[in-house]
Amino acid sequence: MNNLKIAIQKSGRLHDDSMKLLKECGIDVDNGRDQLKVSAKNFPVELLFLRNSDIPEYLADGVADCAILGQNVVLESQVDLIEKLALGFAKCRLSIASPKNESWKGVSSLSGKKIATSYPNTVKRYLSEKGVSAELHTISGSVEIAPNIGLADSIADLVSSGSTLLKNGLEEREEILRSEAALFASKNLSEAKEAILTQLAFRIKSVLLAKNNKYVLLNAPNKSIDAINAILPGVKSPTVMPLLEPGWSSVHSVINENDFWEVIDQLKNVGAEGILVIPIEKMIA
Ligand code: PRT
Repeated sequence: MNNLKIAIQKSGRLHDDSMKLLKECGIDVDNGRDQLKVSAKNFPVELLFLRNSDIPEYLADGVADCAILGQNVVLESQVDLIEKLALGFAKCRLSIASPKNESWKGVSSLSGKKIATSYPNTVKRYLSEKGVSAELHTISGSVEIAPNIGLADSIADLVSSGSTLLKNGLEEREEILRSEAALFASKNLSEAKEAILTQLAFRIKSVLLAKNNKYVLLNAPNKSIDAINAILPGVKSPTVMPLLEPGWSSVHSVINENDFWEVIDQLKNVGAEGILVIPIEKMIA
């Protein structure tokens, strides 16, 4: 009764990564591709498998309590939800694109033109911010063919690798927004559900933190320890333990994925040897 209901995309780009993340959080369910609803065996949550674009309304109606969704979908839905955590997958951007052989003089080139999109609310808001008046043509799929079949002059669609635009002779002109998957929650959850959501968000943060960091072990002459300490941030400070060989120590620390290669190069330059890098399974902040 008090289980937290989490809406997950039934099938599509978000499904597998969402299920993988919940599994990494220790939430054990049978994969529900053929079911609408499954309960976790070891955590007070129920998963509802729904169409991505329908999920914001299900949250608004109280059918689901929270969801893993693209930020783009929530923005377009205009449903007022709380974004708890960005999850780092399904990254994309909503962009304006037009035929590459046509001239482009900035967003004012859209003035009086037809734009095909599946994101009319977001595009309307963007055009109004830019003070441009254009005609929107809302279509639900294959937006990229619209200019080629004479349906529109430009499109506003999601782009990740850019290959769909390229294949259709289109060029990305303006970026309207960037999006990734995030954990969203409805407002006014009961205290009991808020408590489960807090626990879930804590587990997700630990999984994401671990993914973004590596555990590093290295050997170094004692005279280099101060220089190494200045390079390695660590969670608090590096762990330093003596080696059997006199004058040498083993240093352990954590490095952020983004700084990784730069830090490794600096460590080598100050005398670090035998560097081992180990993935972290969970990291509790
Ligand atoms: O049917 P349902 O309502 O469940 O889902 P859907 O058909 O809307 O969803 P789906 O599975 O296609 O996408 C789900 C979410 O994934 C989107 O809402 C975004 O948050 C995210 N996402 C990330 C993307 C892309 N990248 C993406 N590239 N969604 C769609 N695309 C499409 C884009 O529309 C275009 O057709 O991929 C094509 C462009 O890709 P590139 O790599 O060629 O640039």
